[in-house]
Amino acid sequence: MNVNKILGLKRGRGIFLAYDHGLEHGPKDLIGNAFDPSYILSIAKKGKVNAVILQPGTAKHNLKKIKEMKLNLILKLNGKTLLTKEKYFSGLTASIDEALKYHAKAIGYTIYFGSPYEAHMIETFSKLRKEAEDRGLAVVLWSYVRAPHIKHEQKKDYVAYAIRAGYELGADIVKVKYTGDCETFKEALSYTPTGHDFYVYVAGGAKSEKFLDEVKNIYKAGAQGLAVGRNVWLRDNALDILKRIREVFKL
Ligand code: FBP
Repeated sequence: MNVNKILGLKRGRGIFLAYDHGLEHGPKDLIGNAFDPSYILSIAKKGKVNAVILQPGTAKHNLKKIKEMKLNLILKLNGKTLLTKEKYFSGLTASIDEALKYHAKAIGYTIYFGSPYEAHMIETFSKLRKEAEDRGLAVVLWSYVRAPHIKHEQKKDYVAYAIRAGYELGADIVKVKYTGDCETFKEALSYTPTGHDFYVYVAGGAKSEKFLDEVKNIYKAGAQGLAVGRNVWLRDNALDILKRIREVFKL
């Protein structure tokens, strides 16, 4: 399987537009036009992203448009809300069969390493990963260290662990948190062979004025791409931001 071919990446480099926040964070994230999936899909198309990341319901309700626009879909197969007290478990929301039914190119799955439910999530991911590979789908892992006893999940050592764990579990791409600066992120990357057939993408995080500077440092540190949501579609100049991200990553 060639993840570059499947998702149209340039030696691993690419941009994914994440839009699963309605489930993960609730309506508070969906300000202005952001409530409307058609708006997000049009940004994805005009902004030439490599794929959109959706939960199955959003894919189902917008399937015709996704097809017409010829957008690559990464179907997220698990999720949770902010309402639950159980912050460390992300339950299944869809199957590989549904990913194929919606013509997805890849599956997305979250593991919270360190969580009391880690073993369960690793086991489920491993089954899905094998099935996805057997059926020609790429595998993107939201690889987070998150547990009651973990204070700062963005610490370099945790991010390094998340990257390496994703590699050893067979993801094609891991999506991780940013450590906050170029040096520490570079070190977090240094424990894993990346850039050949395994790639590291960074989550955008909450909308921030520092975002474009961070993107430059993320690229400089050696990451291959971004899986970004709020820092793009919560801005009036979403297409301009996407253009500037493409320039940084030489896309
Ligand atoms: P953002 O760029 O908006 O942070 O989106 C990336 C993402 O991973 C989404 O896919 C997901 O909904 C959200 O962040 C989860 O963030 P967190 O785990 O911090 O709540």
